Amino acid sequence: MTVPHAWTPAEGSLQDLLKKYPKPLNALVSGEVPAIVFRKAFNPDHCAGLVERLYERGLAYGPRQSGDGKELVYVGPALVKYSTDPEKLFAYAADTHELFKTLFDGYDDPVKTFYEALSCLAPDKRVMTARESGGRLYGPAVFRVYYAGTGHGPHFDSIAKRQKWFHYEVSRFQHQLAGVMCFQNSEQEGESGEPFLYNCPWTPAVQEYITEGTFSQYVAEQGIPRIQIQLEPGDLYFFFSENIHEVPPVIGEKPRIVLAAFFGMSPDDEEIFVWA
Ligand SMILES: O=C(O)CCC(=O)C(=O)O
Ligand SMILES: [Fe+2]
Repeated sequence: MTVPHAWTPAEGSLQDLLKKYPKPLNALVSGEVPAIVFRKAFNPDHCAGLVERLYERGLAYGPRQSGDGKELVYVGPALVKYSTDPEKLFAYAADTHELFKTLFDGYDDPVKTFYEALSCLAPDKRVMTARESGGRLYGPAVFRVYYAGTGHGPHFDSIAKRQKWFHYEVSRFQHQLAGVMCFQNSEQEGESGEPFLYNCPWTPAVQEYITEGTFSQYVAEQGIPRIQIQLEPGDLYFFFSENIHEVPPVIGEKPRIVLAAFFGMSPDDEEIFVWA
């Protein structure tokens, strides 16, 4: 009897990864591999230093003293937040490029680390911050700070297939993926803030289960593989964001902090666009 091989993230050295999967991003898209995880891609001490800096500069706030407001704080523009106001989106993106020029002073630059890691996964393509045809740049990446009660229910991300925003240049790609670098974990309680990935591409039928709140039942019935990605500060993971995924709500006062970006790629396109 052949045992079906488990749906397991690829980890380890880049060399080994490329030997096994010469085109790792394609292995994500095909579902062969749920995620690629680079442990300690970024110096964990620098994560801690930069979290303090976000707090000091008032860009995010530290563990709450009181209150229980559900909140997800962004440092940087998120296309999905500002999509109806392109002027604001691209102005904020320009400000973010300025901010990121000095925000990391004294530390390694995590955005650079992110882009370099992605470039290693696609040696035959050029990885760059997304831009409109007129040259306006999208945000290079975004910090997301998840306070108590915040997370993401089961969903998928695709500007082309979900939002259908064809007036944005980033909709031109066949596939949308995402990368997330952990800066700080929430307190380790239950499933707090640790993402789940499902071997389940979005379809209208799947959407019905999500909308009705019966997705977890559907997953159990169908025996759909799911994995949880456990990250430590400095770890970076990439995944196919057109598969259903979720981040269980954060429990406790310590926020989960990540640096994240989406990226688009097509087999016949030599550019990979990255945006927040
Ligand atoms: O923060 C994460 O681990 C995943 C967030 C998410 O849903 C995404 O980046 O599309
Ligand atoms: Fe997502």
